[in-house]
Amino acid sequence: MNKKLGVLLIGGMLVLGACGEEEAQPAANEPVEEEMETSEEVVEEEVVEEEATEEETVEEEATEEEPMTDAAEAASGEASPLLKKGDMTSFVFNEAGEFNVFCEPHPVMKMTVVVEEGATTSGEVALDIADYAFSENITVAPGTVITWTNQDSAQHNVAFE
Ligand SMILES: [Cu+2]
Repeated sequence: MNKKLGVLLIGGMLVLGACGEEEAQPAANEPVEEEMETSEEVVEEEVVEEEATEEETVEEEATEEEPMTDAAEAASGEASPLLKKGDMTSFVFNEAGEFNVFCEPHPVMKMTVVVEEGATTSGEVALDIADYAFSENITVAPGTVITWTNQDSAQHNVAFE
């Protein structure tokens, strides 16, 4: 009797043990699935953040380049189109030196732009063309953008000797 009981007990323990193992397997799988889901979420968040950063960088670069693309670089032989009353033209002065400006239809109209490192005038400068004359000569720092506006009914332009 004791032997039979012992066999039954052992058999029961084996069954219980087998059940225990079966139960343990899905339990062990669950945390693995959760980990995978979590890591996927993290990757998605990182991608979204990277895209946002790239867009911001592109916008900033475009803003910085705007004043440079508007104005042609002042150089010998350059000339603006003819300007009607109220029309404007812009040139950027990047190189140090002397720039002799004249009006092609009226070559007596002249002025000189001196570009000098450390000059107090810089950034954006607005000058008028009025009464068949440019303004007085001007000294500016490299990188200055000068915008001329024609205030006369006659057409003028800005040309470089
Ligand atoms: Cu003119």
